[in-house]
Amino acid sequence: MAKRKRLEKKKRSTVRERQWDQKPEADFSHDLARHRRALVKLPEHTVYRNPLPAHFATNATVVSHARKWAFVRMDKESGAAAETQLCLIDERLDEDDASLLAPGDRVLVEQDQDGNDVVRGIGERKSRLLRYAPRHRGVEKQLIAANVDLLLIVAAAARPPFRPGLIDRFLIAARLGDVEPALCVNKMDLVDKEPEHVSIYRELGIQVCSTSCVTGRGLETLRSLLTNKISVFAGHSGVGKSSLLCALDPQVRVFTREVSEATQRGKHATTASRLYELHGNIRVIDTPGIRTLGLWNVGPDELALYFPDIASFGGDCRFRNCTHIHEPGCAVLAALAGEQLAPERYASYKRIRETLESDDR
Ligand SMILES: Nc1nc2c(ncn2[C@@H]2O[C@H](COP(=O)(O)OP(=O)(O)O)[C@@H](O)[C@H]2O)c(=O)[nH]1
Ligand SMILES: [Mg+2]
Ligand SMILES: [Zn+2]
Repeated sequence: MAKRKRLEKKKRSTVRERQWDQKPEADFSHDLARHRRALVKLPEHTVYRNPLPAHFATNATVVSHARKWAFVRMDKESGAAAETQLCLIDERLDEDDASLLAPGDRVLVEQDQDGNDVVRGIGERKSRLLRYAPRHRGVEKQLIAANVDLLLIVAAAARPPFRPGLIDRFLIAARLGDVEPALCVNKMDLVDKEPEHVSIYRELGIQVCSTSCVTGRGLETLRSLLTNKISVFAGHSGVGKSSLLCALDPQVRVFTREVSEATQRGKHATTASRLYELHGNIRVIDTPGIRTLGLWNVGPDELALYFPDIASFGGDCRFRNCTHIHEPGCAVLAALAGEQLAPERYASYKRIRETLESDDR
């Protein structure tokens, strides 16, 4: 009976043989025909909204996703047999102004009549990490992770060299997205002492953790920082994000698709973020190397507010709308000259301000 139904459909369909019939749990597929067949059987009232109305409870967490598909981990209470499963994403879900889903998202998964699991709705986000990412045409807002408690900005003490630029951007992104930031300086085995700029961040009140995957240094401190939280690891490619995951839990199978399984050009696999559950109630979203972090929702004139060290001097400038770039009587420039402000932080401020001004057109 089921077989006949399928044959009839095949005749009408212009789509090639569906290999996923043999192994439905296989990798992501962009077979939209399967998607539509699953959706067409749903009565209209089952289409929920993004975000979900409060009376619909979510029952799963997104692990990773492609355009039309998501890997989710079902909540234990939902009684699902397989804990991690591949779902279709209801294509009638409204796309937010950023990407539709991200690892860490809470979703409602339901089965359609054929037993396909379908993501029907997305729960409200308590935090989000967003960026403007370059895309085929112009830029696009991209949701990197959702519902995270901690943004662990990973940098290397050396190889690649410690550079504060991206760290400063991530600190702003964390504030914008309601996520607590922390800094991890990895590869400490390669240096005799901590890079000098690290103290700037300690003075800003940011928790700093110095680690080495080679010697195991600092891993216990890192572990206690991450326990009972969902964290996102972010930073330049090659600083050791994936290695830290393996060092924290050697059992975990880390997927690194950036280089090997490249889409077209290795470094552009931007959507390969994935949620890992490590031993000891540690949940981490590993992101592929992020080289640039476009900020959203912040204008050039507000930027100083996101640099607490700069803002603390800004109140004493002669002009209330001082940009701290060239004005006479600027207290920030005076602090810089008097070595009360780290030149690297001021350089970041200036650089970010310039890009925000050019974004503004
Ligand atoms: N010396 C040293 N090398 C490391 C350390 N952590 C990672 N690496 C190496 O750095 C390279 C990049 O690591 P990977 O985890 O892929 O970086 P990711 O791109 O941030 O995920 C690999 O060759 C790792 O073996 C460390 O603590 N010390
Ligand atoms: Mg990696
Ligand atoms: Zn000023």
